[in-house]
Amino acid sequence: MSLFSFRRKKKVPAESSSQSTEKDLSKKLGKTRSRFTDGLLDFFLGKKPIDDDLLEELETHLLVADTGVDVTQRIMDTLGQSIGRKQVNDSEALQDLLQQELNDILAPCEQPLEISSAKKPYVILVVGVNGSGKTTTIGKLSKRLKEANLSVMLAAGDTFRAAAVEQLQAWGERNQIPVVAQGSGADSASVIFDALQSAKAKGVDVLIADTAGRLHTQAGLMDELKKVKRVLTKLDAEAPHETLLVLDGGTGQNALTQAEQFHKAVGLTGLAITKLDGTAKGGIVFAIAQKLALPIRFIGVGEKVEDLRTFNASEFVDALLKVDPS
Ligand SMILES: Nc1nc2c(ncn2[C@@H]2O[C@H](COP(=O)(O)OP(=O)(O)OP(=O)(O)O)[C@@H](O)[C@H]2O)c(=O)[nH]1
Ligand SMILES: [Mg+2]
Repeated sequence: MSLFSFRRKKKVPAESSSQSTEKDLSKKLGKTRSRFTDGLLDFFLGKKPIDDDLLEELETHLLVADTGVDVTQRIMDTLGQSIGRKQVNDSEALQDLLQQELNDILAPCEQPLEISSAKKPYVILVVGVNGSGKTTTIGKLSKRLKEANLSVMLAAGDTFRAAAVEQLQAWGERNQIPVVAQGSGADSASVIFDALQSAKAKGVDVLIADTAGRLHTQAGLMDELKKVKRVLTKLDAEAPHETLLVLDGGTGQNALTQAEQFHKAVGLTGLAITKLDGTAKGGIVFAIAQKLALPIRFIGVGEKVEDLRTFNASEFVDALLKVDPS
């Protein structure tokens, strides 16, 4: 049974509210949106006949927007087939088809996080490279869970820096959420183990564990994450129930390698892609979706709590392709 779902409830009236969220998301995507669409909009301006030059131009736009070779190839193949069947005659029809194809790529990744009441506490282990937005995402997430009347506990598993523990404690104080911590330099697995023990004893609904940033190439540090996972299973065979990788959307194609390596090392169950309000090119979200086929739980579009959004495929594509977000 689901104790809490990040899936958005259908709002009434459905149409107007979804339109306003979209407009708002479009604004939030800011630079990312314009980086993705600027060229494309000029490209699609006015009806143009479809020829090789036009298709080549579209291909370049997609590659420049960080969509990557595989996704660009998939899109160009699909468009090529429709053109071959004479289903698309001009650039306007091509734009609709492109939108559809972008939706199709993201749709399988739209799987919002469900907190199961059968798993108590529901354990979320948060991993990622340095500065990707792990701690901030935990802060935002815990606030939202608390607002949904769930009891939350945080584990300060980033024991590398004293400042990391303090940063998590600050979120805890702000939201009146207990934080389990030991001094910096402590063993991360032991902090998270203690936290799970305490969360179990107190009947807490959700335990979120922070970890230190690490490069996917640092074998020793990746082993530390494996150890964290291993010790958790001693207390709960299914823990962690969610292993969430936080990726900085602005890191481009490198985000893809990070995700692959983290997945290989610790078996990810979900992704949060942050900083999509900044200089990210947006195309990376499609590359990640196609390559990894992992659930994208959240996107980060700013530093405020409400800027952590449940990922919705069509809303994201619509917001990205929107002409005028004002
Ligand atoms: N603009 C923007 N900034 C974000 C977003 N998410 C996080 N940040 C910022 O990114 C910076 C790093 O965030 P942290 O949460 O400390 O990242 P971290 O992954 O915990 O970093 P380490 O613990 O050093 O590995 C902070 O300044 C955050 O405010 C986002 O969605 N948009
Ligand atoms: Mg951190």
